[in-house]
Amino acid sequence: VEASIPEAQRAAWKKFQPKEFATPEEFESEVVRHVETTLARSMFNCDETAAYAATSLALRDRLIMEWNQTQQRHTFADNKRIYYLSLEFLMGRALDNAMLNVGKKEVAKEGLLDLGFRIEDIISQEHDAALGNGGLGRLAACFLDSMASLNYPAWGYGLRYRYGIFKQEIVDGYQVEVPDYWLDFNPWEFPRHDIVVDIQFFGHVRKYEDDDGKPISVWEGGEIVKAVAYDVPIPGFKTATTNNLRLWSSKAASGEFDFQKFNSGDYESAVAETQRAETISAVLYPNDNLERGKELRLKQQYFWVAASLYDIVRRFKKSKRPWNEFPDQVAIQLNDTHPTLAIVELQRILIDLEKLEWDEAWSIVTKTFGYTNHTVLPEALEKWSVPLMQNLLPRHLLIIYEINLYFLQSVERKFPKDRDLLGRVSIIEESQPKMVRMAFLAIVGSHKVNGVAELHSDLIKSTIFKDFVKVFGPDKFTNVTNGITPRRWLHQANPRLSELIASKTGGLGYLKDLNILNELEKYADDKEFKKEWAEIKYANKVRLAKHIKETTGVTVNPAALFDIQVKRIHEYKRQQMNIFGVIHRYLTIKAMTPEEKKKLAPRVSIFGGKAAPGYWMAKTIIHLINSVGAVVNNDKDVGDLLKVIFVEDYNVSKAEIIVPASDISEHISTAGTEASGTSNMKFVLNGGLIIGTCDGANIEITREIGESNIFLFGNLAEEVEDLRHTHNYGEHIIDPALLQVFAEIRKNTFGDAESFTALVSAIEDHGDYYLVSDDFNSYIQTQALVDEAYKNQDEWITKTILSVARMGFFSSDRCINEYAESIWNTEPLNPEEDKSKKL
Ligand code: HBZ
Repeated sequence: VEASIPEAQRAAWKKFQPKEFATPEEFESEVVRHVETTLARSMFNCDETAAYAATSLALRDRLIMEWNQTQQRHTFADNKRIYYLSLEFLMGRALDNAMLNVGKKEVAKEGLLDLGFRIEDIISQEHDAALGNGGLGRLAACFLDSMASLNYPAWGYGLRYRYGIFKQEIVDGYQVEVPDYWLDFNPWEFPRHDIVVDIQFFGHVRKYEDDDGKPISVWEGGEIVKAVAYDVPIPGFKTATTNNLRLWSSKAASGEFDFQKFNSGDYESAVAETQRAETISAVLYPNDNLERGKELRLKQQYFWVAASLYDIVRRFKKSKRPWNEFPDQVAIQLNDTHPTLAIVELQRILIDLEKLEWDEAWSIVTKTFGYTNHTVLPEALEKWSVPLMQNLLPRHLLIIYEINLYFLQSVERKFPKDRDLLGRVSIIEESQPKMVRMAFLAIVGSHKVNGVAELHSDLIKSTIFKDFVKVFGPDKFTNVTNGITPRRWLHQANPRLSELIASKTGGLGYLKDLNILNELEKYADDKEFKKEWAEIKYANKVRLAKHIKETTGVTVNPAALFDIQVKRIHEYKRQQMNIFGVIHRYLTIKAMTPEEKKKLAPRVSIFGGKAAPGYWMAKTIIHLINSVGAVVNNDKDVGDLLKVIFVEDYNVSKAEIIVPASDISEHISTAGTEASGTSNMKFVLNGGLIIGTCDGANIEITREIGESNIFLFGNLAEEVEDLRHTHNYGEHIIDPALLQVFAEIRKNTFGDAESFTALVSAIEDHGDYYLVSDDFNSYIQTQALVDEAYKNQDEWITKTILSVARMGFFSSDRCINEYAESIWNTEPLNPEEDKSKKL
């Protein structure tokens, strides 16, 4: 309040508010000003990097204005805010997105041309913000876009990793990891050196009774690390709302925590401690769907959660409301179990620092949190060892024990004498060492738990969380099927298609209400429309072919069927089945007569994705793909009929080139393993078809677009358990076509067969956990159906148009509205300005 400018002087402030650029000239003048002053360069010294920097700074100035105003509006309105806690935000590039969302791309394009630059070249200068592994991190990014676009007062909270997900290089067919240092120049973040939170680790708990005999616990000693806030503006699409993503960076609290060491001359170890503090936010863990229980990871989680909660509580306290109104003002969504300590931290703040009674505090906590589960894979469920937690967070461990005690007591009251049940639902696993089951803690501490697609939400209720349905009743569990933002994944990635759709649906309004896509149905048989539609797809394939040529040296024919599987490499996603299918196709082609060859639709099999650095099997799959490519791509008998491409370093900006270029994409996980998938939605929205299993969101996509527009195959989720049992205890019969593929690998056709034995023997000798052998035959038969269908281009195009027309449901706007209604109990806050803004 003291920093507020007195009434009398405010007119001057208002008069000198920076203006937004309405014309290319105004934009140019800002770019030139930034080149010459901010960057200290000139027209004789302005390369594309500098032009990117200046363009971003010019746009950023504008974003800041709207961002400040949004924050003021939200403070003034004092409504409930949504806080989305995610250890990952896979944002990709910001410039193009910001220009499109604030409606300044055309102005910038013209302005840049006048200054001697092509806007595409400038956009591609930007380094991806790759603070995530895959689907979970990208979902968080789509949600931020939707929350801003729908005018929800929402904040994202995450970690500002110095190194995002590693860059992938392919050397001799193998994945090599290169660090992703991305912060050299990042115009999209604002350091808030004034927003610093002390975070405590280690130490001990001292207990005593106060004058009234009330037991008091104090967490003392240990060490302090500082959390510094970095803010990233999140502009909504064609709205005045610009929300905030706050990322925390760790910094040593040097001078405060161990100046004794400095004083006693132990300079070196004081510096080492600085290093150690800064390590906390140094690097994103590159594992998806695998937990390894590393202490630094737990440190990251607590560091981020404690800083975020301090911030949230501070904001709440400014309103001077009573504590019981906290859940009316604050909704916190936990993106997976990574932020589960937030539940414990809020309880600690309320009882230890704010002196609330346990029950009152706990009621506030559970009303505040919602938990989203993203997986049923057991190896991905987080557990932390009790001794580790005891050492790092002694007070939190005590609180967890107390939460568990009261919880188990309540279970016992409801189900007396069921000791097995108590053991099964206990937050503490009685193993050696004991473990804290984070998912159970998240369920007990939240008022809603959701899965991310219907099948997945059903599966968590019938498998991993079955007992909790019994304890809490089914209403605590719900489904919010994932979605994607059509702004980035259609308008930005596929501008020509967006333009065509806009021209038929009355403008860009469809990007705010994706169900408007329905209007395209009437063009599904329109000759002229189909021609344009097909031309756009072809142009997108030419663009991808160019990228492939530049990065791999392989020429691919844009008229061939582009078959794409891009996602993290994982056995459950079954890239191995895809490449075995490619080998089968290769052998089939080799055995064909020239006449038969003429009838076959040429195909390009495109793969992309990173393997976790320690996931040896995933790395072997990459090696096999590249080895097959090296043979097939140089086989004269095959020619254009088959090419196999591995696109290096798949990331968000590559996805923006790849997704619009697909004819068919593969979403072929073992049924019941892929929680949802979101790239399946991206591909269909861009006029590609899917070959897939009855898994995750594939099922709902089928329901929406119609069975005749998708190529489904394979065993169903309910059959998986029996099949696995048969593999292990019955007769495991492997399909002859697959055996033929294995035989070819053994002949060293794709290089030393020994490199690939693990892949083959996982199926032949180790129970084929992911059921490749069971699904292979139906997979290759369905691929043959794809070949046939593709030959009838006319029908194929109709299928793709109908599919796009029916994809409205998969907008992340729909998701956010569902979360708001069924979990957060909150509504958008429409800025007045909205009314005057035209789409
Ligand atoms: O979350 C993915 C699911 O596999 C996918 O089916 C779903 O569509 C998507 C969004 O809901 N899960 C992940 O991407 N998970 C991770 O990346 C991950 C990262 C770190 C972990 C665990 C999982 O410790």
